[in-house]
Amino acid sequence: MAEAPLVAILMGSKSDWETMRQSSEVLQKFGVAHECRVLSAHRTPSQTAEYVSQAESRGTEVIIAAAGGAAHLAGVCAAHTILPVLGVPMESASLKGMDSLLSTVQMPAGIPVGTLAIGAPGARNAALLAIAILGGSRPELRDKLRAFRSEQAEKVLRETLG
Ligand code: RP5
Repeated sequence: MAEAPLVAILMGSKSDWETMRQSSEVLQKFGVAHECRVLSAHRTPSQTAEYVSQAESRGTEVIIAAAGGAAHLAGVCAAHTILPVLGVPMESASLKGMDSLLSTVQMPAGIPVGTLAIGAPGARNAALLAIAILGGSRPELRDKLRAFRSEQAEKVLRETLG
């Protein structure tokens, strides 16, 4: 995207992309400029710190950070910026994402991470929450969110069973 990315979607591994592309798809649908990067808290620690430290000066307003296992990417990102950081725990093979959830959600007081659900629902909701945050100063995004909610409700009400 040519516009400066308002949202950065970071993930610890390319193996997270199948899930995190859903964040990107939601942002795309709402027309929110964003960029997606693989950056790891433990495999590329200095590059992760450098990227996140400079995000605010590049115009980024929200960071979405996804990681699996005990990787703790969202907390590491939050340590390097005052931008809101939304954490998405990846569904891990061994513990079904409970490890990812706890390592993301259980931040000690002082450095917050807004943690979403494990896996795909968390990926989609992280994007919707990022849009709501951006919407605080962008009425057009609030309008799009209202329209999205209406369409979703209408779809539910049209459901037929049996
Ligand atoms: C974490 O380790 C990543 O976020 C990923 O969810 C998990 C496994 O990574 P790979 O071994 O598949 O690269 O850092």
